Amino acid sequence: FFQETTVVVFVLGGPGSGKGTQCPKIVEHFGFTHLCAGDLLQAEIESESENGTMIHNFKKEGKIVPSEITVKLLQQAMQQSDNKRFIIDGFPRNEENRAAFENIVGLESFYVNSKSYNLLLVKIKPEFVLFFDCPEEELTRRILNRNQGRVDDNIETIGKRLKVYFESTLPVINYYNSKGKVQKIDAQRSVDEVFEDVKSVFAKFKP
Ligand code: UP5
Repeated sequence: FFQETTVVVFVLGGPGSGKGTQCPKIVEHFGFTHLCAGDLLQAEIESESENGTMIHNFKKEGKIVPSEITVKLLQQAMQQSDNKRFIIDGFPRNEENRAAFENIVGLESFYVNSKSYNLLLVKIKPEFVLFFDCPEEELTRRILNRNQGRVDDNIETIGKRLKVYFESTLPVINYYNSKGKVQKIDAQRSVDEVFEDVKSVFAKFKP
């Protein structure tokens, strides 16, 4: 029989480090499905779901939404996809997120005589973490220049987002680094230069 295994790559880095800019390029070149945790949460706000107001308030304050909400949205999106390769952008943002995700029991597909069977079997560990490393001043400059009306793109919330990033997300990156799973990219350069490095990290997934 043939087993199709889910591949997950986490994409992390400070607010404005270029996660949302680089991920569509990875999709285009390497056939991954892009799941942006921030976008999934934003869709919840816009659909006026029961958690929408709470999520809006967390985002406005630059705080991390409780894991059960984000993990459920990611899990649903993964289950609805035919693809088995995912880049998960902007998640996990803290230790609680990381533990909650790593406790998901994932779907594995098995093919026996060309027939597909899904089994709820495995815990999904990330293949690696793509880390966009960028200095704080450049992050602030980019976010203030973005000007797309985001509720959290103002000088006050940026300070809070950066604080949360350094206090809560960097420890997650350090955790994966201690396991030898971090691919660090210098994100301060041009979009094309950054993508050249990203391409070499993903080379083994070239179709
Ligand atoms: N830009 C990009 N690359 C550039 C380059 N190389 N040179 C020059 N400029 C570059 O880029 C930001 C800006 O910089 C753009 O104008 C771009 O053109 C330019 P972008 O690619 O959007 O950066 P990105 O890292 O994606 O920045 P973003 O602000 O989207 O990151 P955040 O991580 O802050 O945003 P996210 O949407 O993931 O989260 C928002 C909030 O949602 C969080 O604060 C939190 O409240 C909540 N959230 C959770 O609670 N849990 C989650 O799991 C996820 C989000």
